[in-house]
Amino acid sequence: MKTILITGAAGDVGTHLRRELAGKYLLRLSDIRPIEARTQGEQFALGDIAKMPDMLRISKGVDAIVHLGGFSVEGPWDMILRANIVGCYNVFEAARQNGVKRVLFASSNHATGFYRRDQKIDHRVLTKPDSRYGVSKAFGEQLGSLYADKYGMEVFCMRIGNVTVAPPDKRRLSNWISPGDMARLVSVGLDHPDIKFEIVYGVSDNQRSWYDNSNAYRLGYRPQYDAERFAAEVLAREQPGDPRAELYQGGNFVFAEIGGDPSRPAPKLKTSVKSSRGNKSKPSAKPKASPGKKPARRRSARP
Ligand code: 15L
Repeated sequence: MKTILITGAAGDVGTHLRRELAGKYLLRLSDIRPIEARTQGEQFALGDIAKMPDMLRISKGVDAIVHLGGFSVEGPWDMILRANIVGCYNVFEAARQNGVKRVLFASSNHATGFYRRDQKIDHRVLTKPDSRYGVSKAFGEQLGSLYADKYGMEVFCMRIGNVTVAPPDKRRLSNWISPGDMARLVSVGLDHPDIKFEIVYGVSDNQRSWYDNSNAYRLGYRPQYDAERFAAEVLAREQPGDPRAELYQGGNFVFAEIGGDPSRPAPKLKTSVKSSRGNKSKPSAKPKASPGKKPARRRSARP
């Protein structure tokens, strides 16, 4: 069984993946805060990805890395720089030094958040980051490309949407990914025999998707969920949003703080890191469906 290091394992996505991947891989969990409750097949290594000695220690002897760690929303530059730029560099460099060939990078839909909602984008479009956070994700993808070309590493970049049990709002009807589909995508990244450098979208098979995810399908991704089953409920409670946010795929990230309208008061930014992949998706805090349960589908998954 492969041993997989998950950075930022204490965050929301890491917590979903631990449950969904249990029994398929031996999981070495890592975070800057301890994870007390561990199940069989899980090890824990405390570490700060922004510190190279930590990164070298925690990535020793693993078969692959799923890099979720870092700052998970827009934030002050010093925090993005430390966690998402320095941290990401350390992950790839430590992997190279330790001979870990395969790295799955948790990129984000915010690397392309300045595409409009009436555009359908695929894995070949130029990045259009909507925030410093989005820039850090574009950086991680480019770093992955460098390590793939220069050092022969196998890099799988997932532009993840919103990983929750149920999509919390209208925007997420387009970029939602169920925890089960997230695990399916990660398994493709871990087990596909021929990965060099790939970009895929981390989204379920959503009717309202803004993404042409054919590259993920080509590699064997078969999502089993569609956010549409939540649409009526989500749309019924949706309040009219800021028109700039409504225009772009990145939603509020496109004008967070500055940019779209400098006369607007700056929204509050997070100032401390709780986990290395934080809990931005507050609306999803109360799951409406059991994550393990397959919801009824209105249309079948892609073949
Ligand atoms: C992200 O990249 C964030 O990490 C996540 O918390 C969500 O906000 C997601 O994007 C989103 O766009 O919904």
